[in-house]
Amino acid sequence: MASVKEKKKSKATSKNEFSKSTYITWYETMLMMRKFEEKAGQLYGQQKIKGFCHLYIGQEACVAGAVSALEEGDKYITAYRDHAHPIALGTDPKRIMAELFAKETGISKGKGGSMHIFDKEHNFFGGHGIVGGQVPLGAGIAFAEKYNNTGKLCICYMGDGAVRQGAFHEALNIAMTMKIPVIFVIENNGYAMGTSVQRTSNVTGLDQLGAAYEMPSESVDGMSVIDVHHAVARAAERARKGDGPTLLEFRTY
Ligand SMILES: Cc1ncc(C[n+]2csc(CCOP(=O)(O)OP(=O)(O)O)c2C)c(N)n1
Ligand SMILES: [Mg+2]
Repeated sequence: MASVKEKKKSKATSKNEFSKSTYITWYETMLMMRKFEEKAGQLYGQQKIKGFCHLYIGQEACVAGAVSALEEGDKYITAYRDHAHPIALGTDPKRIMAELFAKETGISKGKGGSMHIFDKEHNFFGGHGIVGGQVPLGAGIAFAEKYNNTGKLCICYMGDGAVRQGAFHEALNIAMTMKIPVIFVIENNGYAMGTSVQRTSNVTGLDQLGAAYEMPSESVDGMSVIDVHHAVARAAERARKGDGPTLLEFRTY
C-alpha cells in the first residue's frame, strides 16, 4: 500500500474537489489503519501483545486528511494512540506490528511498544505516554523549523484529556507569542479514559481554549476526511506565512 504522501499528486482545486487518486488513497490508508487496529486488538485480547495497546478505530480521518494537506518534511507528533500516524506517513506496518511484539525488528527496536512508535525517517516523533507531554515537544520541534528557516511545520496531536494539563496552556502561550509554525490538534473523542469532557471543565467546546491566546481556532468534523484536509490546509498556510499556530478541535469518536 502506498502512503498518502507517495500518492498525493493532485491538490484540491476548490472546496470538496479532489482527484480520484486522492479519494482512493484516503480510502486505502484508512482501511489499512482499521485492519491493522482490528488485528492488534485481537492479538492484545489473546495476550500475545503485552503492555498497553490503544487503538485508533473510528479516528482514521483525523490523520488521513491531515497528511494529504501537508508537505513532505513536515513533522508529526502525538500521544500514545499512535499506530495510525506512521501508517499514513509511509512506515511499513510490519515494523509497527513488530514493535507491538517488542521485537528487535520493531520501528523502535522493540524498546518502546505500542505507546512509543517513532520513525524519524518518516518525520514521526512519537508516540508519548504522558498525557500532554508531547504538546511542548511539538511546539519545540516547530520552533526548530522556524529557527532553521526550513519552511516546514509541526502538527501536534493530543486527546481532549491533555487540554486540562498546564503544559498545554504554556505551549499555546509561547507558540502564539513567538509565532511558532505549529498546528495543535485536539482529538476530542468525548472521553479521557472514562471521564467525559463535561465532567472536567465548564468549557466543553475545546476550540475556545485558543481564545485566551488570540490563537486562530476552529472546531472541525473529525469524521470527515475532507473537512480535516481543508482545516489543516488553512492552518498550514497560516504557519508557512509566518502567522504562527492554529488550534483545531477535531470532533471524533
Ligand atoms: C500525566 C498523566 N496523567 C495520567 C495518565 C493516565 N492516563 C492515561 S490515558 C488517560 C486519558 C487521556 O485521555 P485523552 O487525552 O482524551 O486521550 P484518548 O485516550 O481519548 O485518545 C489518562 C488520564 C497519564 N498517562 N499521564
Ligand atoms: Mg479523549
